[in-house]
Amino acid sequence: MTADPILFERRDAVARITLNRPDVLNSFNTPMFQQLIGVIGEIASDASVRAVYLTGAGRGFCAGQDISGGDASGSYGDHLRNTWNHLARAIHTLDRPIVCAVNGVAAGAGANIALACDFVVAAEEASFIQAFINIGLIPDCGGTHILPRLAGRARANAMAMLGEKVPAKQAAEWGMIYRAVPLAALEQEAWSLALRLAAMPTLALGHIKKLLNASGSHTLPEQLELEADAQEAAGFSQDHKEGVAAFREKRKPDFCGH
Ligand code: T3D
Repeated sequence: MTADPILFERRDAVARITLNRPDVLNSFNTPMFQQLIGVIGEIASDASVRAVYLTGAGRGFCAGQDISGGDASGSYGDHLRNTWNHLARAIHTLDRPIVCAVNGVAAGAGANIALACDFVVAAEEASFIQAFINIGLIPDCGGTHILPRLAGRARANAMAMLGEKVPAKQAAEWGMIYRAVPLAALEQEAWSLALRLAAMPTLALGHIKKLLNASGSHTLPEQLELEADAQEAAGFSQDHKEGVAAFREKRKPDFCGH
């Protein structure tokens, strides 16, 4: 019997997703895409999930597309549109924060899936490799969009064109990821961050994510207008009322997420 390529469980208000093809460093085949896209869809329509935790089984996080089948038999463009592009958009647009615990090497589209998440906490032993050029491909799954924004153009060139491997500590120093921690501390650090986010004002977090994602392609006046709309919505939330009441009563707020 083959194991599920995606493990999914709910723990309190956190949805925990594990990429589970450790023998091939959690590289993606079709059933794995189908399951992961399905799981993210479930989360999107379940407001009781207030944060997501994503990690990999075994010694790697994800080595991108499963390339063990040899040369492509079909169109890569169509394949991307039906799989990785879906995944990148689903991560980007989910109105809940996603913590990615990068437990080992993140290569190809696997690196770009990790970098698309809102908080990347990586084991110091992990690394990020835009492995595409080694097989004559280009960084996909949003790589050419996110790399220059996260790391600057010069470093993006080195990663994308030279395929330079970036160790997690270096990635954290560059501001490309949130933190690098020893492997033994990864689970504890990343999980407690997910729990912390899950107890925060979820509606406001969703708006913040959307605003920050939009900021790269907007002028300041456009962004100010979006902020006004988002603040209007946040201002009517239960969590805003609770936050102000807790402040006045000098107690800790108990946020419900809406
Ligand atoms: O539309 C399309 O289809 C195009 C889309 C493309 C999206 C992409 O992601 S393209 C990029 C695909 N990924 C890669 O090219 C990465 C290939 N892997 C590597 O370069 C190396 O494995 C790593 C640098 C990631 C890690 O190296 P190392 O030495 O730590 O591990 P390893 O020994 O190379 O790998 C361990 C096993 O995983 C090994 O199997 P074995 O020999 O023990 O039976 C290896 O073959 C397997 N593996 C690693 N990556 C993949 C893989 N199997 C299938 N697909 C992989 N991507």
